[in-house]
Amino acid sequence: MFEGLTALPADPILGLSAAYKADTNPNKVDLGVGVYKDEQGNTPVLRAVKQAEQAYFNTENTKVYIGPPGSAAANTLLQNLIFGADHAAIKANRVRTIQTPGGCGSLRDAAELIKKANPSATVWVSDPTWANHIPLLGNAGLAIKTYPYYDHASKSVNFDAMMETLSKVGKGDLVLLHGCCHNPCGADLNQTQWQAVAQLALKNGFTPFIDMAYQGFGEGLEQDAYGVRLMANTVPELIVSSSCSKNFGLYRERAGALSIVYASAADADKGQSNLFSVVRGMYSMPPNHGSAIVETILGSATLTAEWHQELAEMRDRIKALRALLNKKLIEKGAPGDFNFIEQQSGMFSFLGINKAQVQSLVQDYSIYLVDSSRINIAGISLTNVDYLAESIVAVLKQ
Ligand code: PLP
Ligand code: TYF
Repeated sequence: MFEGLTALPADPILGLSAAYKADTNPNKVDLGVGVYKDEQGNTPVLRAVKQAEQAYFNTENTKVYIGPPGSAAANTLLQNLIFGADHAAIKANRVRTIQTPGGCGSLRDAAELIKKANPSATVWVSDPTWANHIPLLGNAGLAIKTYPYYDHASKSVNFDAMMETLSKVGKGDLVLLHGCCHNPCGADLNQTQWQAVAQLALKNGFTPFIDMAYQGFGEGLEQDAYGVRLMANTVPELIVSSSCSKNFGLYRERAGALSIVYASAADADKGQSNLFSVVRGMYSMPPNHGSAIVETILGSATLTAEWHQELAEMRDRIKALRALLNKKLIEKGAPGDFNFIEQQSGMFSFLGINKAQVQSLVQDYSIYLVDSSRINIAGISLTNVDYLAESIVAVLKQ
């Protein structure tokens, strides 16, 4: 039966890792897959995670199933982290959170629930958006359309064009927004723009769906949640997919959460039972380990303080690298203005070079980045930044 299948290309982002590994150039630079890296190019296990794992190992006394929603304690802690413990929607008992296999699992669970609630729903995604949004939402059978977002000329959000398109979206449809640290473009909505989108959602009746995969990587845990919290205060219904992959460095453990704000506590109970049915139909129940570690950290003041410290270290390093790359590009005489790299936030920015120039960086300089010219800022280091800036200048002048 399988002889009829045709071979498909690898994930365009994950495929870059294999090419990078196989490259023997000692100067090679990996700006591909979006994982945090330290100055040595490693993605170590966070200190808070190591300590939590040790504590968990000593106290874990069963491997029995945890059920479709995962751990109730972990879900409450994550809900508080995302919305703030005293959020009015939580107090009104309108929010439900389930543990999911990473942010990806959360997006897919949400898509399946939307499909059950409204089979003809369209999800509007930003142009551009994270490539995986398309299969994660589309494979559930939802229609996907795009709204204008990043303006490649001004290197910023084309907010007027975005609002113009969204003004035509109405009840029954969803608008996917990046909570912070937009992947791939690094350009986020400011607070005034969030307020305008929230008011539009309220007026037109579309449901905001926020993907927050990088809480704490932009300005801080609280600041990065501004959009989510405002939206939850403004509209009756909101979907939030969140991930513990980046901020807890738990990537392969597949820890994430799906939080839904419902119009009422009664809707929330109905919605939750439908979500359990979705989960049962896909993987029965989420993996435990990553989320147990998050629960251990967030349940301990000492470990939380350690984690905050490490998150700040990661965030500050990314910010410093943004400034450093801009400075080096100026020093090396890059044509054009790269100040936007310093202004944008999170792990990603587009260099803004064309496909041929990207190919030249990969093939001639062993600098690996996505075709769109997206770079993972965390792949820059004090050791490779001069080579990187010189190579970018060289391809720009070719
Ligand atoms: N959403 C965005 C925008 C991402 O960049 C990612 C990936 O890292 C995810 C969701 C989901 O990540 P994960 O499934 O690894 O938690
Ligand atoms: O965009 C990125 O690089 C990260 C990591 O299938 C990632 O979000 C990339 C591809 C993928 C899952 C995660």
